[in-house]
Amino acid sequence: MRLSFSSFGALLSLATTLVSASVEPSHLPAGAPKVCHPHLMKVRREWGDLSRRERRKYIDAVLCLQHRPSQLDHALYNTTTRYEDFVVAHINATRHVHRNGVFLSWHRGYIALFERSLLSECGYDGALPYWGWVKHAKNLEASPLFDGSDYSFSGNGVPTPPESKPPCVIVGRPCPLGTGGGCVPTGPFKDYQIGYAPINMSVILDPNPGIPANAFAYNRTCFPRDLNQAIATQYQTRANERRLMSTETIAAFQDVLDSRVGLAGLHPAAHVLTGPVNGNFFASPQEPTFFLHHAAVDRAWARWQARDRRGRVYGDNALFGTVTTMNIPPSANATLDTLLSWGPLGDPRPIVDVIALGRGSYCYRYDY
Ligand SMILES: *[C@@H]1O[C@H](CO)[C@@H](O)[C@H](O)[C@H]1NC(C)=O
Ligand SMILES: *[C@@H]1O[C@H](CO)[C@@H](O)[C@H](O)[C@H]1NC(C)=O
Ligand SMILES: *[C@@H]1O[C@H](CO)[C@@H](O)[C@H](O)[C@H]1NC(C)=O
Ligand SMILES: *[C@@H]1O[C@H](CO)[C@@H](O)[C@H](O)[C@H]1NC(C)=O
Ligand SMILES: *[C@@H]1O[C@H](CO)[C@@H](O)[C@H](O)[C@H]1NC(C)=O
Ligand SMILES: [Cu+2]
Repeated sequence: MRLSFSSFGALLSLATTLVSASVEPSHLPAGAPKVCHPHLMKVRREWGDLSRRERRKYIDAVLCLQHRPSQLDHALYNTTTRYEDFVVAHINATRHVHRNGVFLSWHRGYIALFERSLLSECGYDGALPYWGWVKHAKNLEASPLFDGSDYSFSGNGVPTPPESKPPCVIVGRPCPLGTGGGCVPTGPFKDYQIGYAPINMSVILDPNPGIPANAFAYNRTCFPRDLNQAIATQYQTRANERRLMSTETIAAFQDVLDSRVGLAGLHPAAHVLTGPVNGNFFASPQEPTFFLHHAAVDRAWARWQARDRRGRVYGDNALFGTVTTMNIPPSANATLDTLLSWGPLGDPRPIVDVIALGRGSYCYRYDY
């Protein structure tokens, strides 16, 4: 049975049903994990809503992962730190987990594994925060993300001459250049170094699905950032958010999140506006705000799912797309049984384990 919840009345009766239900609803597929105990539910909050003390605890935990040793084979991936284990797992998976039917669920699992490592390896006791895209878009350099204080992710990189920069491109369209470009000079991440160079996006078009040659080539540099206020102003808007949340199908949701007819969505916007590190399809998690950005993506998806739990979580409007990036090479459609793999970061899981918040291992919700 497919219900339509297009009227307020229908929504109200749905809410009543959910509250009074003491048994699992009958539309659950076999293998759906159990609802989390309320005491285990964590609440992911917006970065700017955290106290300075809470922000600093999160930053210290990330710095901790950047100082702990890698658990992977250095000879295979060149990893030196635990943080880099997450970076290479993303590089390794990139050709399978973007612009397709597993993008949302794979990244939900990926950031949850990162959150778990912060807790179990670095003593963090909070939840992964998320980036309030629109809230901070007016003035990135004054925002609690990038104000350069001890409670931020450091600020902009030192300005570099425009002629030394690659052109700014966002989903195929030119954009004004950012105002930084060099390494972050101050703040918590001033001594952070990255090792993995951007990988040319055009390798995605190679029908050979292997990871690109030199994907794990390693050369340490300081950590650059190139904040781009023009992209924030143009794309991190209420209108873009409304357009996303008002989509009716998962195909349209994914489309608008990334881009539709050349209009960049909220997903590429935050990647590109922090500079070429985060703008790269492969090595983007080297930018520490990657994880807050993807928590925001996850929150948008969860909110969208919550508008029709029957259809959008386990139903016929839950998944769209295949299991290769941009379907190159062509591959099978993702289904609830599709196995997601995060390499050595965690055990593989079928999508059915990941797709519903508040069930199984995904015992968290967003604050609003
Ligand atoms: C990379 O992918 C391969 C094949 O799926 C997998 O065996 C390996 O564990 C992955 N490595 C990392 C670091 O994710
Ligand atoms: C990426 O690769 C394409 C095709 O090989 C090439 O035309 C382009 O110049 C490359 N871009 C960069 C930034 O190296
Ligand atoms: C490690 O980095 C070096 C230097 O960039 C590179 O030559 C080598 O191929 C890399 N190793 C792997 C396994 O990618
Ligand atoms: C490593 O990076 C430095 C700049 O930080 C550059 O001068 C050097 O050529 C690079 N080495 C390799 C092997 O790419
Ligand atoms: C994959 O999904 C598309 C869109 O829903 C559908 O047209 C196509 O038939 C599906 N392919 C397979 C093999 O089920
Ligand atoms: Cu990704």
